[in-house]
Amino acid sequence: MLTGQQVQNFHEDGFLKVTGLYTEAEMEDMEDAFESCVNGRLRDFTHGEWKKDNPKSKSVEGCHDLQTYDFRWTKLLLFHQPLTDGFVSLMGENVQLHHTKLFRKGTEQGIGFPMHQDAAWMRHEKDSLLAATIHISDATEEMGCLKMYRGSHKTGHLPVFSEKGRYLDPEKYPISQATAISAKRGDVVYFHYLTIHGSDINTTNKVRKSVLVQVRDPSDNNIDGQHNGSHGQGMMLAGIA
Ligand SMILES: O=C(O)CCC(=O)C(=O)O
Repeated sequence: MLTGQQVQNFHEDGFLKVTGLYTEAEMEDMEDAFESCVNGRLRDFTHGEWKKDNPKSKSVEGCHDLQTYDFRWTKLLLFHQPLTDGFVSLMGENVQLHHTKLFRKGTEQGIGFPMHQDAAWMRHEKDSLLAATIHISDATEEMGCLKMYRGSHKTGHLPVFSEKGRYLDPEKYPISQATAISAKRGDVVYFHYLTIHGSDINTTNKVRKSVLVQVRDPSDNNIDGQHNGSHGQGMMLAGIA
C-alpha cells in the first residue's frame, strides 16, 4: 500500500511516481514479454496531425490488449499485487480493468505526444479512471519522458483542439511548460485521466519502452462508448463490482 503522504501528493498533483513495486527478475520478464509482443504487432500511435510539424520524426508505436499476446502480462500487470495495491490506495477497494497498452518510442526522432487528457478518449460519468505507466527502460527528459501539468486534474474536462488527435491547444499547453517526470526502469507513474500530460521527442539513441494499465471504479459508466470492448475490460483486479 502507498503511504498517506504519497496518497496526498497524488490528490494534489494528479500523478505520483512510485519506485520498488517490481523486482529485477520481474523487470527481466517484462522486457522479454515486451520484445516478444512487438514483432509485427505495433501500429502508429502518433496522435492526429501532430507529426506534420515534425516531418522527420518517427512514429510512436504501440499496441493494446497485451495479455492476449503473452501470458506474462497477466501476472505482471493484471494480478500484480503491489501495482494493484497502489490503485486501491488511490481510488478505493474496487478496481476494474479498462485496458492495457504498450508504447515504443524510437530513437533520435521518436515523436512525442502533444498534451492531452485521457478523458477525451474514454469519458466516464464519475471520472474515476486512473492509469499506471510502468517503465521498462529508463526515461530521461532527452528520451522523451512523461510530462505532466501539476494539479491539472482539478480543471475538469477541457475542449480538444484537434478532433482527430484529441489533444489540447499546444499554444495554451506547450509540452515545454509541463513538469518532466523522468523515471528509472521499474518505476511506476500513476495518473488521473484528467491530468494534462504528454511527452516530447526522444532525441537519444536509446529506445524508450513502457506499458500502461488503465482502470476504473466498477460503478462508473462510459458516456459515449469510446474505447469500449478492450480485451478483459470489466475484469475485477481488486474488490467487487
Ligand atoms: O508515455 C508517454 O509518452 C505518453 C503516453 C500518453 O500520453 C498516454 O498514454 O495517454
